[in-house]
Amino acid sequence: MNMSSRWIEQILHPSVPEGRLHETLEQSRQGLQVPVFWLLGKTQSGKTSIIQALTGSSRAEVGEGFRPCTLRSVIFEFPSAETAFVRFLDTRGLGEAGYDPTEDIAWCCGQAHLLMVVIKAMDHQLDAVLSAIRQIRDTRPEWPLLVVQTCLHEGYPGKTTEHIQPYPYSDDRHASLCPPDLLRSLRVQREQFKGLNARFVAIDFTQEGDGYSPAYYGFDALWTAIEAELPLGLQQMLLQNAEQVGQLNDVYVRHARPYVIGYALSAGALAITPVPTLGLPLVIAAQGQMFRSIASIYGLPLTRRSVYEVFSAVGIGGLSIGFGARELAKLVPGWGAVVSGLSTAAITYALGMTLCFYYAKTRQGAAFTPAMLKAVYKEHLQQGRELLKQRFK
Ligand SMILES: Nc1nc2c(ncn2[C@@H]2O[C@H](COP(=O)(O)OP(=O)(O)OP(=O)(O)O)[C@@H](O)[C@H]2O)c(=O)[nH]1
Ligand SMILES: [Mg+2]
Repeated sequence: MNMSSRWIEQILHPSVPEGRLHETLEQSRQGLQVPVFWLLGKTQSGKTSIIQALTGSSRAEVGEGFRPCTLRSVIFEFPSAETAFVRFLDTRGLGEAGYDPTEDIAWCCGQAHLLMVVIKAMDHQLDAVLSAIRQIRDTRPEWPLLVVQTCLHEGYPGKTTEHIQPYPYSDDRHASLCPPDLLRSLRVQREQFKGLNARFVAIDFTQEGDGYSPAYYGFDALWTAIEAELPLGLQQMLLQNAEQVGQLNDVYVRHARPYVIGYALSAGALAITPVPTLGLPLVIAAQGQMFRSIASIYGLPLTRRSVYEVFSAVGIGGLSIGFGARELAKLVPGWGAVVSGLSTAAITYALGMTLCFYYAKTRQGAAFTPAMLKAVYKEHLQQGRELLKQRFK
């Protein structure tokens, strides 16, 4: 059996038992240091809306995705617990009578990487929030702190006032453009965070029916602030526009791509496992899981033929683009050579996106050629390297 047919067999029938793979995927996530955003704010301040906007999930998906991690705190792992490449912690109940957040704060301090404090722009009862942040600052003086001021339109003079365009809150321009009540309120709030070394961003993430345009006002500014504090390239992983998905732009790929990224990161982490002889079968088993996930998202079966068509279009030559000739040579006889994490992740990403393309075309009943598959693979191999390089530094 040649190398690529062995690979295909392993994709379809992993030699790694499911329990073991599950466990290993879990471990690989730990090695990856999945970033955790901690959303701290009062009830109804807009925490869930931020997660929804950043991940492109629906309100229901976010609502159902939360699972409890302490008595009062919940966590949302995106896109799923097993494939997460970003996590959100939500500390609930801040400012509610009888709730002492000390324990939750201690627990979250051990988990998070970026603290996002979410406050409504017109809210001036910030004592509970401020005292929580001071507690956190005592143990984590170095942590990036982003204060997100939400619901800007609550400070607009009338119901028909529209958002100021272009978005002026990233610099001092807003001082002359912003409605006076809102401006005053934003300033008073910012003043209260003095000495806490915070960065501020103003947003208004409304729902369809609210009638504001755009629905996610300040979305880019929020990303800019996040990337400035935590430069992990998350924006490129989470955005789903033409630049990221190219010709694959449909509802299925929107759903599938985060899983592809999650599995690609796992595969990359598994490739650099300290036990190299175990590494490659695990990488391929992870790719197999990814293929099955994609198939189920597209509602199409994962057949030998589909895997074979993708692999043969990409070709062993295609695969070697990622691995490099020397690595490939090491890899063929024993399956066990140490390969680079980033290459493996990028190959996995490209394979996943190529399978998405394959299924998209199959669903549409549209014709496609091996050359088209190959082109998709090549494009996404390049993109995968760019996208994932920060995680494999
Ligand atoms: N207009 C506007 N509405 C917002 C904004 N953020 C949140 N909302 C609305 O305010 C309500 C509460 O927002 P959520 O995102 O659920 O707030 P939360 O902090 O998660 O609330 P809890 O989970 O109850 O603590 C929802 O109806 C949102 O649509 C915002 O920036 N602008
Ligand atoms: Mg919520």
